[in-house]
This record gives sequence, C-alpha cells and structure tokens, in this order.
Amino acid sequence: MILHGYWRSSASYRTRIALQVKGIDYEYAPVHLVKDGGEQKTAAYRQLNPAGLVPTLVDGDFRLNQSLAIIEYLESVQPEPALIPKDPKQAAIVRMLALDMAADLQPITNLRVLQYLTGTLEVSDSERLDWIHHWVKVTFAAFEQRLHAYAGRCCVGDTVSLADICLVPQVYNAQRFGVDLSSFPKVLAINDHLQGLPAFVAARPEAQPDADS
Ligand SMILES: N[C@@H](CCC(=O)N[C@@H](CS)C(=O)NCC(=O)O)C(=O)O
Repeated sequence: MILHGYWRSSASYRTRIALQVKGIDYEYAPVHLVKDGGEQKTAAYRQLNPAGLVPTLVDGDFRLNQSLAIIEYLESVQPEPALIPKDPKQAAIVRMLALDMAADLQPITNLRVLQYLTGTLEVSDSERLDWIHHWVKVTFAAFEQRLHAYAGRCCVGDTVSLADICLVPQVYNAQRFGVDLSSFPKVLAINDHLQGLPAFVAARPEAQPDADS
C-alpha cells in the first residue's frame, strides 16, 4: 500500500496510526501542503484526489480518499486488532467520538479554511488564531464530558479504537496552535497514554520522512 500524506496533516496522521496499529507495511509518499502553493492542488495529485486533500491510500489499482473510509477499509482487509468494537452500541459510541474530531472540529480548522479566512476574508492572523482556539475549546469541552461516560485509559474503555486515532491528531494540532488544554484533563490523560504506545510513536508527525519540510 502507498499512503500519500503530509507529516502535519491530522487526517494523514489518523491513517498512519491505523496502519501502525494493524502492523500493515506501507510506503509513504509525501505531498507538501504549503510549498509552491501546495502540491495537493496540482493536476498530478488531483488525479488521486479531485478534492485536493490528503490522505490518499493506494492499494494496487484501488485508490481511496477520506481518512475514515481508509481506516474502515483497513479494518475490513485486516480485522485484527479491531479498531471498531463488535458490540453495536460500543461501535456507535466509538464512531460518535471519532466524528466529534473528524467531522466537527478538523474541517473548520483545516488549512484551506484558514487560508480563506486570512486570504479572501482578510481576517487578521490573531483573529485566525482566535477562530482555532474557539472551536477547539467548544469541541473539546463536549468531548471531555463524553469521556466521563465512556473512557478508561482510552476514549472507550482501555482498548485503542477509531476514537483514539481521531483524538490524538487533534490534540497535536491544538497544542501546535498553543491552545490551553488544561481544562480537559481526561483528554490530556488519554493523549498521554496513547502517545506512549509504539504504534502512536511511529505515526507521530516528527517521525515522518517529510517532517520539518
Ligand atoms: N475529511 C477528510 C479531510 C482531509 C483534509 O482536510 N486534509 C487536509 C490536511 S489534514 C488537507 O489536505 N488540506 C489541504 C488544504 O486545505 O489545502 C479526511 O478525513 O481525509
């Protein structure tokens, strides 16, 4: 398999964690999101993803975009270790938590949204930062409440799931933008636990070949 991604992309980070948890060997093909206006916007990359977003997974002649679809595909082709519980209610809870991060938070703090704010709407850099801090705090406040109901060492009990895979990259992003997460102790404790696991260590942005580029 080939994963087209970017070291600091949270959606790419999710898929890297899933590949690592499942122990699937893959080749990493960096797509620089900033250099020369962004390689994701080139005609060559749009052949892989017309939306001009990373990640893309290539498995033989099969191409797939959308990190959650990619992770569900990996789950189907290699079911163990499972990232989505078999129990219907537990599975739905895992997906709910994953979507809090992947559907409600990440899209509104994505690069192209931030670029539109500052470029087209001429929002200042400090207002852009306020935007990020605001939406991270709103989303994490609700997420922290949910964790009280479901969490153990991981988001749902003590087993790594899709919810954890979606949480860690958003914590990384929040910290990168200097958001104070001290009001979310469960989020921080779970993030600390996960960051110590080998699959999460290997998937870290700084461990990627394109880090710091
Ligand atoms: N829902 C998509 C989101 C993909 C996405 O937003 N990727 C970002 C990086 S995390 C991207 O490629 N941004 C490039 C841009 O905004 O131009 C997924 O989960 O794969």
